[in-house]
Amino acid sequence: MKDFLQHQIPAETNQALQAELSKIPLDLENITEEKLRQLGQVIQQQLPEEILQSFKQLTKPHGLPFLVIHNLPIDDKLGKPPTDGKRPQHKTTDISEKILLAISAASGLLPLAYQQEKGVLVQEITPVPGKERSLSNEGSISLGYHTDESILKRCYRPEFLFLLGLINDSNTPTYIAELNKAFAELSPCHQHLLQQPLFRVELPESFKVWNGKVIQSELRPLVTENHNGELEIAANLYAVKSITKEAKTAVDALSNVLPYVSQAITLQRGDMLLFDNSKCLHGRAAISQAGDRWLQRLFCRRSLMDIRRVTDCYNGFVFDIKFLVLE
Ligand SMILES: O=C(O)CCC(=O)C(=O)O
Ligand SMILES: [Fe+2]
Repeated sequence: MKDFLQHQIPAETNQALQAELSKIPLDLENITEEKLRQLGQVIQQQLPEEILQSFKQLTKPHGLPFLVIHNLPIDDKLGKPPTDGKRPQHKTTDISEKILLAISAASGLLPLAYQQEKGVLVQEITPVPGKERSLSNEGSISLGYHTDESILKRCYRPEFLFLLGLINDSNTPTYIAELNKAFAELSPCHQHLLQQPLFRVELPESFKVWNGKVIQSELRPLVTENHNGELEIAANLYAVKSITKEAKTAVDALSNVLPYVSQAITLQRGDMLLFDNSKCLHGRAAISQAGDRWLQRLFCRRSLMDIRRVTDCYNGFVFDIKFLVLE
């Protein structure tokens, strides 16, 4: 049953958005705050109030953990998905990138990326040949429930993820599950264990850092409560290390319940999934060879101040993760 918030962009709004965004020149290598503000204005002017309100709900405390928007404008000509995880030369227009950046700006968020993971602000999510079995966005085997960049401290992680469908002929679903719903199904003992410092999380395989060494976090709780009293999680459940047998049973219990509370969302051309990366876990079914699949992804945060300070980087939106992982 689909019981989550979805909006459909009317056809005429789709066309108006595409026309307005086309007028704004964008250099993807050199995005400025002024450019983001301009893009955000297009969304504020064109989208119905009801959808703008939903963006506010996503970012406010105790708001929406995720939502889906259908029928956003996408570039008329896309060509084949890239096979190297990089934006292909043949993608000569940038409507999809502008839509991602514009919605982040209209939601009061700032985009960010990490040099060693893709290194570009808008990221191509496609299977990479030769990495079929990689447990990351580059693989094509099923990808278990996780949050992105879980190894990082909360102040350095993406708070929100936007996934935009460009091509999904393989009809591969993305899974999204609310932590609150899953946690409520667990026994008090498992709930307690998940909140103890009994776990280590890992850097995913898609990180190109320290010659491909896999770094583990300090011992930490998987589930925490934030200053608004909301439960949060940072974990790649398929790779988390538990230091006691009991702690492992708690991770298993959480993993077992997630499929029952999750939604399967097949992001087709123009569909966007927006979610809170601390209140939701996400995953993906195996991608069949039967059809192409190409998503684009944007990470966002309310503020980049902590990241800028620790990396001493006050320009641009792409940061060196080495400084952040070791903090
Ligand atoms: O391919 C998908 O549907 C999601 C992949 C993923 O986990 C991500 O891009 O962060
Ligand atoms: Fe992910």
